[in-house]
Amino acid sequence: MAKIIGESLYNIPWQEKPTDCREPVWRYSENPIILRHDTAVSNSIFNSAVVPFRGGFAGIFRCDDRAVTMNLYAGFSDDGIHWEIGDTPLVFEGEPAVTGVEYRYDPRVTKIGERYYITWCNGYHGPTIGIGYTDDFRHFTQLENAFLPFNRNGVLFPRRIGGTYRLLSRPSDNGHTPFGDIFISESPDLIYWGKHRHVFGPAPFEKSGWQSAKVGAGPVPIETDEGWLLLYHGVIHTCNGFVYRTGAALLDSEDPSEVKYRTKYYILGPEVSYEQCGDVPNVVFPCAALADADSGRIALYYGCADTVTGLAFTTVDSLLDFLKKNSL
Ligand code: BMA
Repeated sequence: MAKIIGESLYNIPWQEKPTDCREPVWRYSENPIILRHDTAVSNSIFNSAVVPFRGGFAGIFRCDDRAVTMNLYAGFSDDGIHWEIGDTPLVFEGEPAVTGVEYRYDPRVTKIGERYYITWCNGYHGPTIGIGYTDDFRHFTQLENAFLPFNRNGVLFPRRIGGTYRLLSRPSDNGHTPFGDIFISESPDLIYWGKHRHVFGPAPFEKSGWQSAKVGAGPVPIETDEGWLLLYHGVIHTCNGFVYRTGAALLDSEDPSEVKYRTKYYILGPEVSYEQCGDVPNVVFPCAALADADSGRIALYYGCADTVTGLAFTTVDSLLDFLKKNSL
């Protein structure tokens, strides 16, 4: 039995696996949990990040408003399923040269020590990785952008490894990037990033077509006694555009640039109407996972068709078992 190394989360949202489900991941029966107009201003709410907070849950949500301006909003929930999300975007304190907003999207939230760090795709003369933090989800401080443009999908590890902070990212271009590999970088202070190492890139089309165009890190990696469990998105370029699915990988505990296993088959793909139809069809895009170290349960939050937010479930055992049996 694999073990999650982390906190107990007795109130993790959960539903048992349907008896007829043969896959390692199953959807919440009441999906989607957040609808496109769930705030007064939103056109769509998706690709968002949630964490346990003060006995309940807090989150940073990507809401595109009805001007289709991408920004981040805070929300709170007692049960991780029903959310109250604010109508005004986050205001960050920090260097005015950095806090000026062009656009912000696809947040991740990582608890390191007692502080909640937010990473997101930050418009600064092109997309790059913004980093900020909060202690209460009401006051926010922004740090320097981690990289020069262009970069997306910045995901922090939840603790220092070998004495340094670690950040996954995906260097990109200024458009709907047709390529993309996951890299890892180190920092002593969350400001200066270096020692960039390649983690993995797209798979050969003939081996695993669903992840043949680009890949990018999803939720904050989950620490297990066998390594870091990373869920990621993989993309195929079809005649109708990109299709986004979800895969899993296991990275080495001490050197997470080393990939121990990586799925040949996807674990979640756009197969139901709210994932197939929306502002951008055929996208599932995970940005957060809650994990309970006691039960091994994992609850996955993912954007559906760039419009609404879904919830899915798995366990550390079923994912590691699937990974070992179906590694690329
Ligand atoms: C990516 C990002 C994601 C989005 C995806 C599919 O480049 O913009 O936010 O979900 O495309 O449109």
